[in-house]
Amino acid sequence: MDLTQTLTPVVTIGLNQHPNSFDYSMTELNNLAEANNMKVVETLIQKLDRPDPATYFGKGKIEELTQVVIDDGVDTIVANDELSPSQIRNIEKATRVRIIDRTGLILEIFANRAQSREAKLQVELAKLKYQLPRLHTSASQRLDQQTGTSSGGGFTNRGAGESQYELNQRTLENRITHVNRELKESSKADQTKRKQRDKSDTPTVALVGYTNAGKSTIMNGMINLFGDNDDKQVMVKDMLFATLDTSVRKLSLPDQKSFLLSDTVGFVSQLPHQLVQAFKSTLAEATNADLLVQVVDYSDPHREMMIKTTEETLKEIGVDNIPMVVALNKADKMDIAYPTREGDNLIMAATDQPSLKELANIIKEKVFKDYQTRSLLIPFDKGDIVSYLNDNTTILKTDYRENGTVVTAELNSVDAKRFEKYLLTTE
Ligand SMILES: Nc1nc2c(ncn2[C@@H]2O[C@H](COP(=O)(O)OP(=O)(O)OP(=O)(O)O)[C@@H](O)[C@H]2O)c(=O)[nH]1
Ligand SMILES: [Mg+2]
Repeated sequence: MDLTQTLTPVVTIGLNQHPNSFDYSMTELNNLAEANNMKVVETLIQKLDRPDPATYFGKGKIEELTQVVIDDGVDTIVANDELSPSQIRNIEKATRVRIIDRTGLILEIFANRAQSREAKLQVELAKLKYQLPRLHTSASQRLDQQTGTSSGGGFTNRGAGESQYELNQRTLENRITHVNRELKESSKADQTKRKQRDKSDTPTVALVGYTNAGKSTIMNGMINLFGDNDDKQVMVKDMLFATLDTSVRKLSLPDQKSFLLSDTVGFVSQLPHQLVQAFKSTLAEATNADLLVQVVDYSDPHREMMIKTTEETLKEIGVDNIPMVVALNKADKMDIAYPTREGDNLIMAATDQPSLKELANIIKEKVFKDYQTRSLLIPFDKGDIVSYLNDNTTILKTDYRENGTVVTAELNSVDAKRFEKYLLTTE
């Protein structure tokens, strides 16, 4: 984190409705706040079966919150759950400071991190969709404005009347249509790229998992070991949501088997569904993969919740039947031997070469399992096929006969079918 940046002091608040996951979700909220350049000076929690529809916390707790806000001199409150427009309005009225909910917080982080045009458009779309149902706030705000309070949750629209509300709504809707159109165009370009890749029959492997688990670090380690010399490294940072764009690299294992590895956006629990929807095309690299490698920070005491979060998010983007292996990463921070393979799981460290090589072995086993050894007799005038085989398959033997070259190679099922007619039948 950049320490020269001033941090906004905040109070985080949460309702303990699910004791099993509550501590984890509050820890995560505090981490998210820090990722948004906030300093959590105090955390208030209340145990309730359900939120108070008007004020989220109960009346007494709101009074306590108001006092804490004054005592600690904070100007923002961060709530662990998504709040309704009227809850936002009422809490702001009572405490006289801004309140932002979990969804708004995650959207702010994404907005600050987005670099590429596509990521920016995706975040904007998610933000607009979050704002649209909250526009009512500005209609009722006319009353509030007369009494001198504001409302918002970070995305305030100061309306001057019903017609202003309608105008705001139309402006938002127009913008949504426009952003959707632009996104569709850039996703069309992505699809074309993906189609071209699909044609090459190179298997694809996607790194998925909770944010900060080490996906990008593994990607870089694999690029170092198996990438081209001029392959660019991806960004690694000790912060939530370092990666918002998908990167894809072609990696070649020593026996010439190659695959595409993609690194993409990390997950967090209660990832706003507007964001998940908006990032669908970015996440398509995962939905179209032949194999997923779920990266887990094994040293984190909350790892089980993180795995659950990842699996739920994958389901939400429509991934439920792609084979998956689990990389239990950051083992170097624990007192445990690595690399250690347990079935399809690998205890490993992203900065450890033997770990990365073992991960490559697992990927190879999973992705190239339908490979078969075939001897093909390629006529001399089909030199391009011989070059293709040399470049794309593992050649076990090459012999020259008077009617052509006999190549014995490991072929995937597509290539085996494609070159069936050259199959050597008599020795
Ligand atoms: N000690 C240790 N640190 C690691 C390991 N792998 C990653 N890290 C560190 O963990 C932090 C996050 O790593 P990233 O690779 O950026 O994580 P990510 O999963 O890509 O995160 P997002 O892009 O936010 O989803 C960085 O500070 C890395 O240096 C590991 O095996 N051991
Ligand atoms: Mg990353």
